[in-house]
Amino acid sequence: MRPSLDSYPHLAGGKVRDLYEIDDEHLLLVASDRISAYDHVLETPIPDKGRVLTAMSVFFFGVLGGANHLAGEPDDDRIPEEVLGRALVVRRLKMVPIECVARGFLTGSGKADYDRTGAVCGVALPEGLVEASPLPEAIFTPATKAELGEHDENITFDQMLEKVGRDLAVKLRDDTLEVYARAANYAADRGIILADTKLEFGLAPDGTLVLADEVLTPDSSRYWPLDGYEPGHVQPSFDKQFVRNWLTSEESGWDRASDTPPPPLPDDIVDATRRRYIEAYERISGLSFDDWVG
Ligand code: Q0Q
Repeated sequence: MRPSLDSYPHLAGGKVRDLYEIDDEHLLLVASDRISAYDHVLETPIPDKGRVLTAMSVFFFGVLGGANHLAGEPDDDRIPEEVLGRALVVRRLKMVPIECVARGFLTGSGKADYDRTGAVCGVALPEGLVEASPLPEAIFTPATKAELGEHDENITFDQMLEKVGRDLAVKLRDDTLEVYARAANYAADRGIILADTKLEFGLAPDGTLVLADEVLTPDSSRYWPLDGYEPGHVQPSFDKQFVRNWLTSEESGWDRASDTPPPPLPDDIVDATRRRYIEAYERISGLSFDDWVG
């Protein structure tokens, strides 16, 4: 008999995820079917999004090896039935208060920083780069975590040194760039560009640095289709482009510049987006989503 989710104290809620306490040493990380776009959490869920992204994290934790926070199988008895397949039992860590971002391409806040300063997080880049330009080599661009609804603040490596100390800063940078390189190669071999990714790490009681949170999901990373990749304009998101296109189309009637929340999504956009998440998982992992728990 599985416990009910109500039996676990709710510790934290993100835009699309929640964290519960199982016991002193274990937490339950739950991914919802909520989707965000243009800084709004949409009212229409995407069925199976939480399960697909959980499956992707589990897949990449397995591929990467090394120390991670998983503390149970995807069907662990401590996982409540209502979230089975989109929740993971993880060991409680002392989280490092830094968003560890690796970028192989120039976009988002990195592009904004570059246009303003010629650098990203203090890392100088060549002149003449444009939206979605490949970077000469992947760069580590740390950020401090923002409050819910705010954007993380990019910081320099030196600022990070002051916050976490040199040894830990160097290890976070090295581990982040190694994870990105391996995952980007993995995805590229399957026709998908991993433009950037955000990792979170924690410290185990013995001081070991452990990869935590979700890893290499479309919510923590930018995935672009390799087909049609062309620097110079914003690339289509592998997973969210159907939603973005509809929200910015005449049909939705939504004004992105207004303060009004986006309207509900039509069924065909929901279905296409669900299929896109499954496609991303199956292409990258080579596994069938039909075989995933829950
Ligand atoms: C932990 N979060 C993320 C979060 C809001 C998730 C704290 N193994 C861990 C983890 C993990 N993962 C965390 N704390 C201790 N040990 C993860 C950012 C925030 C909702 C869901 N926050």
